[in-house]
Amino acid sequence: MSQLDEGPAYLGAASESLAECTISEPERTPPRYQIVDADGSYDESQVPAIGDEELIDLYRWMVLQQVVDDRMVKLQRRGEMGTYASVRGQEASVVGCAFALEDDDWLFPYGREGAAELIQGMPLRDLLLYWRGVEDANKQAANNTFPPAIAIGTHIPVGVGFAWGMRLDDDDAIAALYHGDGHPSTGEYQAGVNFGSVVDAPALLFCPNNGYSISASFEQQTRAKSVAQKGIAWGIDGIRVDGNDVLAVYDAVKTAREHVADGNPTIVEAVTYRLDAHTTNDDPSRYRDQAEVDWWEDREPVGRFESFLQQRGVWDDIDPAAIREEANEQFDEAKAAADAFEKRDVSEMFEYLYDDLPPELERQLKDFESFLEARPDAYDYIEHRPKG
Ligand SMILES: Cc1ncc(C[n+]2csc(CCOP(=O)(O)OP(=O)(O)O)c2C)c(N)n1
Repeated sequence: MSQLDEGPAYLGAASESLAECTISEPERTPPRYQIVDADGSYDESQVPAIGDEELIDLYRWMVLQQVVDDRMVKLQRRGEMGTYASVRGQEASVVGCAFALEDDDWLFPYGREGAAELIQGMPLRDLLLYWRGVEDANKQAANNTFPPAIAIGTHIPVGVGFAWGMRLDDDDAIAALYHGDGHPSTGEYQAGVNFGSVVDAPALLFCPNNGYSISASFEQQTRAKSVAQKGIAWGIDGIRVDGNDVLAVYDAVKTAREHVADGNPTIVEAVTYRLDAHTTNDDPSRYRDQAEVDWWEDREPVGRFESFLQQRGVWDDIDPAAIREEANEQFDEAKAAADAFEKRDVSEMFEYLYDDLPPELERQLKDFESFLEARPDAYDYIEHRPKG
């Protein structure tokens, strides 16, 4: 029988059973892939082939992320940093994924993945400058990194389009699009992923699901049981992984990356928890219970990996205090370099995107300049206003 006799593929078979023709939501949340238990125990046969040096590197990057978060929040409180989004609790997701990428891959960040940007080659100084609002820090093309997309969902069509372009150029690299669990609820995300699916774009959609989109819990902002299952609607694979298990994230992303490189966009949902506030401008005690935070604190990823390293016998080769000290020194140096960076004028925001300003921005710049001429005190306010 020819394809035409059977009818088009989307027709499907006829059935007298309404139940058979009802596509219902899964009754339970799909499981998450795990290698290392919350107490650090593991099954040897499941551990991916990864040398002791790399295990120590994974640990080093997670500690650096912890130190960066701690120091950034303190700087913000002292008025030396803009609003900052801490990654505390999500270190394994961020580092495990970044570690599984290849050198030529491209990163599309959204703001809560500092260590991933550093692993791509972005200098720590620039991470500080970025959170101080210095536009130069966004220029990370040499490190295969796009600027973070603060407008939720907007980097998905851009990153997917970029990935498609690489495919058209026969480039073997992929684009890794980091995003939170709130992103798939935006129109941009849905249009972007659908497009990526139909053009076979090598795009990896990496979603640390930390349970919240600012104050909205996962259950409040979607009726789906997981982010990974949303891929079904777009005809792409979704993988759920324990986002507090760095080895599981690494292994899952490594596998997903191969599939993505073959032209199959894939969603990897890393189930985790944001232990700190959404940003320094947020008070999470207004929307979540301390008991919930404590539950996750007991399962935080860095301590879990330490237990794994101890049980594996690698811990004896590690001086954790020295690793932390080294990370703090790195931060000191980056802070000194950021402080020494040439001071930028607020008009810089007009200069960043275009070689030649379009007429509308030209007009806005003129308005802005005459406003500052009339109100020079406003300049100081813009520079030194209290930041959240
Ligand atoms: C288009 C748009 N709408 C609203 C916001 C305000 N906003 C900033 S972060 C955020 C929630 C993001 O949540 P999620 O995707 O879960 O990532 P998370 O911050 O939890 O890592 C929102 C709504 C925004 N940045 N952009």
